[in-house]
Amino acid sequence: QLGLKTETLGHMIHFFEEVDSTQRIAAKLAYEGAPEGTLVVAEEQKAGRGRLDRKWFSPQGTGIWMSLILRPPIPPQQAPQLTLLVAVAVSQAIQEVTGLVPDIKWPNDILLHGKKCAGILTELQADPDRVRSVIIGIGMNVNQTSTQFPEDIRAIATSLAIEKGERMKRAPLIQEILLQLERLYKQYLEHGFRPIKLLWEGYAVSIGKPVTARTLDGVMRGIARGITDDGLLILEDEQNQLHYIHSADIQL
Ligand code: BT5
Repeated sequence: QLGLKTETLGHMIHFFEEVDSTQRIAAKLAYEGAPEGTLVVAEEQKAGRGRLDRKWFSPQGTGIWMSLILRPPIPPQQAPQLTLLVAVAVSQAIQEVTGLVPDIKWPNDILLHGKKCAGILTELQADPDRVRSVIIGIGMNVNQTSTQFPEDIRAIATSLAIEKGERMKRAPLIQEILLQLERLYKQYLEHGFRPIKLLWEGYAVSIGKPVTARTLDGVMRGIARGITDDGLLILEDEQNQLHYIHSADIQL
């Protein structure tokens, strides 16, 4: 019923009215051997997750809450590339459907006018040398009004409807996300991360600017210089030392 135009992504769809988290369900399916392209979509998540077990607010019927299984033939250290690839695909889809041009804040925030409209969560099932599966979680606020966001995130969150000034259908958006994702993923498998990196840099807001990175090891300030070929953020500190950051929250 999604009217997909993709070749493989989303051809097996598990649809739920209500789940705890589509990530958990997709991870279980992946573990049980579900093929690449398997998609889990829910109308509502009761325990939607962000990174580091943060909450992802996923109310009924207003957004896209979905998880996709990929099985790329890559070593685990290249997995951060996929987060960036998905961020580009989501940005392109938003642009295609709404005409609005999003910004990407490394690694996984999609912003419209400085507020977060979508987030990406990449989780791995991997051996030391090889990825078994990557569960790509995509959360996108589509039709929320600002008062429908919980107070603690109202100032930082937005929806496509708020920015566009009109409500929109979710199925064509899912279709477009999968289409862009499939195109980029094919390109990635054939030509590597370089072409994706260039596209990513075109959407990135933080590059060349001073940022504060909160990592598990502490807080680091510096200028974001770009991303490595593995998808890590390059941060230059005041002593002109370069740091390579795997996962962090970035404040502009
Ligand atoms: C993310 O984490 O941005 C990843 C979000 C991934 C959600 C999808 S939905 C489908 C799949 N199933 C899941 O259970 N998860 C994935 P992070 O960068 O850690 O950002 C989390 C932070 O964003 C929270 O701490 C809040 O501050 C904020 N936040 C929570 N819900 C939000 C929302 N709906 N819109 C904008 N910001 C939100």
